[in-house]
Amino acid sequence: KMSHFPTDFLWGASSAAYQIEGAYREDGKGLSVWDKFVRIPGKTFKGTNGDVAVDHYHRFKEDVALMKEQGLKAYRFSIAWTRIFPEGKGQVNQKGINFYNRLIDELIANRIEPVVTLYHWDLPQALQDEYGGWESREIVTDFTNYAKTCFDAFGDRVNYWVSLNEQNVFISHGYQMESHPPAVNDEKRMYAANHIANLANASAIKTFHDGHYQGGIGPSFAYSPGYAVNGDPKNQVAATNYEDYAAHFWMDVYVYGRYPKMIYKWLTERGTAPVITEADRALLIAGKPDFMGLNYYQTQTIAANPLVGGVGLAAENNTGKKGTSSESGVPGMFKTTNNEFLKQTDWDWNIDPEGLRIALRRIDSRYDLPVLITENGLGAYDKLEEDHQIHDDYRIYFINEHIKAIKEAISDGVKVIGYTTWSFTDLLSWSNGYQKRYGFVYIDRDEESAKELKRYRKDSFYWYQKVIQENGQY
Ligand code: BGP
Repeated sequence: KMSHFPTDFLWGASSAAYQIEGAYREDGKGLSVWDKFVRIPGKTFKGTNGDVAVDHYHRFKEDVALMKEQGLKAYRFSIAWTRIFPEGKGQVNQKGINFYNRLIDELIANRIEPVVTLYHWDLPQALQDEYGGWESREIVTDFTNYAKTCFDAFGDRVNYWVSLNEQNVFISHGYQMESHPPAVNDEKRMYAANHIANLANASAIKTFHDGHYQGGIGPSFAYSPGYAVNGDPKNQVAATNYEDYAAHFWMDVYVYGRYPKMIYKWLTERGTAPVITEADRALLIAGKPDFMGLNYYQTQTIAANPLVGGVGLAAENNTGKKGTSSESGVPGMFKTTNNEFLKQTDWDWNIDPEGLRIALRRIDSRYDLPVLITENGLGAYDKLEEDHQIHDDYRIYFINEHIKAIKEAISDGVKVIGYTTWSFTDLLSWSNGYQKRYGFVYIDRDEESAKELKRYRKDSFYWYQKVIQENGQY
């Protein structure tokens, strides 16, 4: 019954530049919007920032040695745009190229496949200042040029590229929820910026294909499948709305170059639909990804939501105290609600391994692309024991159940390329500081100061090592 994982399955783990590197002003790096945002009082959890992060910039050899020891077949990381182009465009910073060359060479020398994200949210501040970042079409040219510079510099050794990480998250958090830079709340600007991000994504992918580089490229999308709360057809309509609004609105554009009709019509009536030219349509169609990157954390359970007096945007749980989030939704369309069958993390994220199988199946049947699971993991409080052990059995349980779900999806016929969990080491959580941990490797990182940043293997480190050795057949 159980199918076997393919022999070249990419068992791995992930990270992102801002969340691990530190060295935020070294070797010619320019400032990103996050370097600035974290300095606005009250914007991040206890004012934490990535100035030092977990100092991966200086300790990458030690980190790759740990990956090698664990047996990782793949490692997903992101390139900081501001190391390659400190001002976002113009003169290339050779020291930035050198850093990623060293990292990639170190990975390959240890037989670890690099999975390289081009954009994991650290937009050059210079481009934000000059023309408003994602709100100007100029960014399509600048992002494409940055992407091409990376393809030319590293493309002889990289087989998997991720274009944009979680466009749905950086756009909604940046232009509606005000929790990411540029922290505005303006629906019209949000959808305009989102459309431009689609164009930049398609342009980078097209440039990759036109240049005949080796390997493949795709975006990483944060997909939380929606279920109707019970048999009430009204809730099923709401769940259908939710899928169009929260998933197809991005993935259909990536693959088919068009927005879901219902949402586009709704935006047009609200006066917030993006302007789409004929040239845009042609570009979107020409930039089709080779695979879908899937970041899967949880599902949402959906109910009908009245137009008048319905639930709107709600505060997120950025406290780590259970039960501090609430229902959220779009009046007249849908709202999220409690699922009596699921437990939640301390940050109120639903724990739902079966949902990963469903996500994989839905992506496969709608888009017919291979899927690379670029993120999945459990954010939790971990305890460093006096003997430096970390007994994270809850994380082992979580990942184990999700691997079973992947197995089932593979036997359903879905082509899954790999699984790079979030995250390899503990790192900075954008909105939750260093307290919310995801890694196989614990990093002793005091909230106030960087201290020694010693690395310690968690129980999950050894457990995943065995999973990889046995190619998932444990
Ligand atoms: C995804 C991001 C990651 C990471 C992860 C965990 O949205 O791509 O960068 O942060 O979520 O999120 P959090 O740190 O909020 O728990």
